Order: sequence, then C-alpha cells, then structure tokens
Amino acid sequence: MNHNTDLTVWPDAQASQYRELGYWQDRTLLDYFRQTAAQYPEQPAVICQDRTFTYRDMDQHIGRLAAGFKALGLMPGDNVVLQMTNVAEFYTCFFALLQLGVRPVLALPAHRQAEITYFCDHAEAKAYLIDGASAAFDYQALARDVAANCPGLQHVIVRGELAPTDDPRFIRLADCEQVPDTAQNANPSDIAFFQLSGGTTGTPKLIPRTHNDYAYSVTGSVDICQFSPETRYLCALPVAHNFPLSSPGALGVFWAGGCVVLTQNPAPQAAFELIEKHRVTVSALVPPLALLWMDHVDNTRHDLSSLKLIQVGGAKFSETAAKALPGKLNCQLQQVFGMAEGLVNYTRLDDPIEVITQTQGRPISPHDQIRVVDDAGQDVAIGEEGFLLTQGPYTIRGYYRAPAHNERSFNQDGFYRTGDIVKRTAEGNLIVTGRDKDQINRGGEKIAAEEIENQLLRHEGIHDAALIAIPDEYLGERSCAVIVTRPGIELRPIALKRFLRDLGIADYKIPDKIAFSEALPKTSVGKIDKKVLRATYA
Ligand code: AMP
Ligand code: DBH
Repeated sequence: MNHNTDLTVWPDAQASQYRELGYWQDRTLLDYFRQTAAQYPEQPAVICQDRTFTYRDMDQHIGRLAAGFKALGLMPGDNVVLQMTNVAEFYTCFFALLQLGVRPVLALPAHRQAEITYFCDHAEAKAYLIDGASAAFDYQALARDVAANCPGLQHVIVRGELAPTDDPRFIRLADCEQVPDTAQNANPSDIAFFQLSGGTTGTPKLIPRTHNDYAYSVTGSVDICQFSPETRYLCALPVAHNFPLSSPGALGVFWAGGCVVLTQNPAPQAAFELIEKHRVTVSALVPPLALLWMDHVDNTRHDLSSLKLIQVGGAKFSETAAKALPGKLNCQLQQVFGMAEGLVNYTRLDDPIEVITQTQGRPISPHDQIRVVDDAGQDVAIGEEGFLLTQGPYTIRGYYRAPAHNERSFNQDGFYRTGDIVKRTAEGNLIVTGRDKDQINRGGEKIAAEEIENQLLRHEGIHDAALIAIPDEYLGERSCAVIVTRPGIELRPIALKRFLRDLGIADYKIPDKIAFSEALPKTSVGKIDKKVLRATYA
C-alpha cells in the first residue's frame, strides 16, 4: 500500500481489477462533461435564477476561467478553497480548476472563519473562491478576515462586484475570464478535489477523491436512477455536498445530458414554484426538508405533476414518513444512504414498496464490499446489528494528511470504518439503526462532538464540556452541550452561543441547547459517558 499522506492509493490488484471491469475509465470528470457538451451543445445544462446556460455556454465559460486561473499562477497540484452558494459559477469554477489539475476543497456556504481558515491552512490553499454577490451572507467580509489570517493565500476570487478593500489579493471572477484554453493538465488517477467529512475528531478531515473513483460513482448512480436527457434536477441542497453533486446529483445530470435547476432557497414555496416553472422531474432532500415539503404540498397552488422521483438521504428517514411521501408528493421515493468518503446505497426504482420504505438500500457496485461486524471484528449474521465496514472502487483508503486518524478509520485490509451501525437483510439491503461515532446528525448536517467541545473548553469559565445528540421531531437530532463551569462561575446559554459564534464557527454547529451540570458522568475507563448523558437529557 502507498502511504503517501496526500493520497492513499488502492492496492495494485484492485486498481487493475477496477480498470478491467471498466469502472475506472482513466478519463477526467471534465472529459465526461465535455462529451455531453459535444453531443448536446444547445441543451440547457444549468438554470440559475433568470440565467440559462447551455452545455456550450458552460463549456466556454470553463475554458475562459481555466485560462484565467492559469494566468493567475495556479498550477497542477495546487489546492484552493471553493465556497459558492447555489449558483452556476460553482460548476464552471469547479471544472475550470479540475482542468488545470488544481484541487478545490469543497467548503459549504455555512462554513465560517474557523472552518475556512483551517481548510486554507491544512491544504496550504493558494486561492479562496467565494460568492461575493450572495444576498444571504457577506462572504467578502468573511474572506477579508480569512485572508488577514492566511498569508499563504495568493488570491481571493470573488463572484460579483468587489467591495472596497486594500487587500490587493482580491479579484473579480469575471476579470479572470480570458481567451478559452481547453488543454487539460489532470491525471485521472490523481486527486480531483476534496470533499469534507462530517467528522468525529477535533479538526475536520479532507477527503481526497480521484477522477476515476468519483466518475464511476456518478456513472453507476446515473444507471440506477435512470437519469436521461429528459432529467430536470432541482438542486435544493448545497451544490458542493456529495449527495447533490454525485448521487447522481448535478454531475449525474451532466453525464446524462439533462438540466440542473438551482435554488438558493429550498423552502417549499420557492422550490414548488421552480418545479412548476421548469417542469422539474427529480430532487434530492434531507429528511427535515422532505417533511417540510410534505407538510406544505396540500396548500400549494403550484403544479408539481412533473415530479417523478424524490431522493431522501443524509440522515435516517422514518418509515412512517417514507410511507407517506409518495402519496403526498405524487411521485416515487428513493432512499439514499451515502457518505462523502465513498460508499453510496440506493433503494432501486423497481424495489418492492417495503424495501423502499423500510431500508436504506444497497450499494451502487457489485464490487462494493460490505462487512457488518461485532466488537471483536467478527461478521455478524444477516439481520443482526453491527458496525458497517466497506471498501470498493470509489471508497477512499485514507484521509488527506491525517496519518494518525487513518490508523483508526481504516482496518488492516483497507476497509473504511463508517461508524454506522446497520443490519443487513437477506436481499442485501442495509438498514441504518444507529451510530458508533461521536457525531450529531442534525437533519443531515454532521457535527463532530469533539470539535465543538474543544472550542467550548477555550472559554475560561468552562471546566468540562460534552456535546450530545437529543431527539428532535423534525431534525431527527439536535445538539445539546452539557457544561461544567469552574467553581463560582455562572454562565448564560446565550453568552456561550455568542462566544462560539465569535470564534467563527458555522451556525449549524452552535449547540441548540445548553445545559449545566455539577459533573459529567464517566465510564470505568474515565471517558465521558455519553450514553448516560443522552439518557439524562433526551
Ligand atoms: P458524511 O460523512 O458527512 O458524508 O456523512 C455520511 C453519514 O451520514 C453516514 O455515515 C451516515 O451516518 C449518515 N447518513 C447518510 N445517509 C443516511 C441515511 N439515508 N440514513 C441514515 N444515515 C445516513
Ligand atoms: O450524508 C451524506 O454524506 C450523503 C447522503 C446521501 C452522501 O454523501 C451521498 C448521498 O452521496
């Protein structure tokens, strides 16, 4: 095995097998896009508010941006942080960077100074690309703070008009466009970009995805979900997230020649209007959004009859909700259980309704290896609960520059320890029943408990802190911080939330609830006993 800390490669035997099977095609992600662009140049590829981009438009923008990024000095193997809202420029920037062999870290719009600064430092990013025209948040102000703390950043590239700044590193995205350059400088078996892990540790982990492995996950997903040139996909989740990017997501749409309709606002009113206007056929939702859409569908005047399929994933969708969705939205349901590290499971469109409502589906590939094991690492029987381990043609073998963490997250045989507790049915479908990782899944948004605990412990009035999940009707889980203050100190929840926000932490990671306790319960080995805490605060 290659122990390069940047990219842990697949063993030679597997790599050759994946090539022989045709899974790894040794083409870049941009090659797939360009193939469609050549086939359907006039077809709309992306609708972004009142702008429609055909495949040819997109292709030309990509070439112009690639030329401009190259002129700025971005080189193959450089890393950059890409933080866009749901706008067409996310895809043009993404592909332009990939064309040059420059590797974007796919930050989420919710990330703030703490996260972005960490990404810039850890990846030694040369540039930071933002949506400076967002009405929802001032990303230019964020970028000024980030840039002040990251001397290694050479460019801040801004979609929209530049706000006044003395920092000469700021440049408009539109000013990057040059005479198109289509020459690629990317190696399909190399890192294409970085996804972000939901995380379980003090610092977020970067997930290196190669062209070969990612392209295969998309191609496999397109087949399973039957995307075609008729597909009109409403992207209501953040564009950079693995689910709407690749399962089959926007890339799946591009592979098939369909059209991505973007929305900044996933709420029912806005989404329903777009579904009617653009005759949307499919969308991907997290469970709380699916519930919200279901709640509002009876009161809408919009015609949703074009909808054929709603995918739900990111967190467990209850069987009750799963049963109700098809009748409510008058379309099919597909459950999707995936992870940015790789493995994606789908219920199939022709599965019996019980499978669709009661399971989270089965892997994309016949060569995804699934193990469900007990504490001792022994395989459990069908129908028994166990820890899910996996390896396969599109599941990573290691995080980026995290050797100590990799020791724990992968076993000797290269299996990724997902941290999910599942049961496998006789037909091979997985049912997610729990979690063995110290993470809160807040309606699909993952929070690493240790990351927030570390931040809380920076407060001088706090002696000890634990972040736990508490049940929530809509979100599935909410976060609760249990705090032990130092003797004689009194703290108010509102002040603590403010403290975390001032540290520049994304909003969804701020604890929903803050409770105070005299002491935290400990296990026999002296670790905080979160089971007891969860039972106490549920
Ligand atoms: P991430 O590591 O941030 O990509 O999040 C992946 C994790 O989300 C998985 O390991 C699961 O814990 C959770 N997850 C994703 N989809 C589902 C689903 N359909 N049902 C239950 N949990 C899910
Ligand atoms: O939660 C996830 O990360 C996820 C869910 C569905 C994912 O990465 C995916 C599909 O690809």
